[in-house]
Amino acid sequence: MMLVKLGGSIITRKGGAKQVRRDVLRRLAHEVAAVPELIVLHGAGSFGHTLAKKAGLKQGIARPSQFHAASLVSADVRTLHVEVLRALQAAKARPFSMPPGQVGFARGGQLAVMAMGPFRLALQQGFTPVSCGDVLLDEQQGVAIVSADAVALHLARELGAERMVFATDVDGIYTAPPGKPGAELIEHCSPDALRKHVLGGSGKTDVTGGMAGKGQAIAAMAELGCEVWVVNGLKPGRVRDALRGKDPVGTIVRG
Ligand code: IP8
Repeated sequence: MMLVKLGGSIITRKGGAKQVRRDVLRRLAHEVAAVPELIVLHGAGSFGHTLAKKAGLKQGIARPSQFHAASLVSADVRTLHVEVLRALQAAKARPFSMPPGQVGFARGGQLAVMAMGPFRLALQQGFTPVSCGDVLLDEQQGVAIVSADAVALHLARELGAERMVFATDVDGIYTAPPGKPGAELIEHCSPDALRKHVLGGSGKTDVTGGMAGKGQAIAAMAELGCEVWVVNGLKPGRVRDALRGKDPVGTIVRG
């Protein structure tokens, strides 16, 4: 089984108004459509992070107005989720919707429980389960904001994925923030080496931890025996090549 995450920064215009990048989404849907035994995840981009951050939802619900904000974020993420489902359908995949806010819940801000039965069954029946970063009910703090990276880690742990491909807006993981003088692309690395390189943030509005949060999830996945590829989803063909095991430009993390 393989996993792919379509990053919120490539399928939406991040940081501003809620806008889907339909051209990018359409192309990526075609790149992943023919892959068997695949779970597709997507980030929330501007459909989740902006309001979740403004309303302070990461820490849960402490005042009445946050109920409304949580409900809005949940609906906005579903709006994006339906766009992803439609794009996959148009590419002749067989997407089946499984947002963690509906098949799971959180405890203390972390994903605690997610029903694996529906994922297993969907894969067995030949569907492509589609999940995402989401707002979840939380036993301790009302709600929690859970990244698709955390959902992917949970799925890799429970279902045993052989490869995970992260489609991001950069070529892979760098020794310093990409664009900074001296920043070099890391082509292969171990989970330990990765942890040393991911202490910076992504610099954008990202309530789930930007590159640092993603780096921890990637390292944990690689330690489970899942090979993790980080590639640039804005460059045509790289996600497809990574899913086929061809070696595109990018970073491969192996435990
Ligand atoms: O974009 C974030 O998921 P991510 C989820 O995968 C929300 O980090 C609702 C902001």
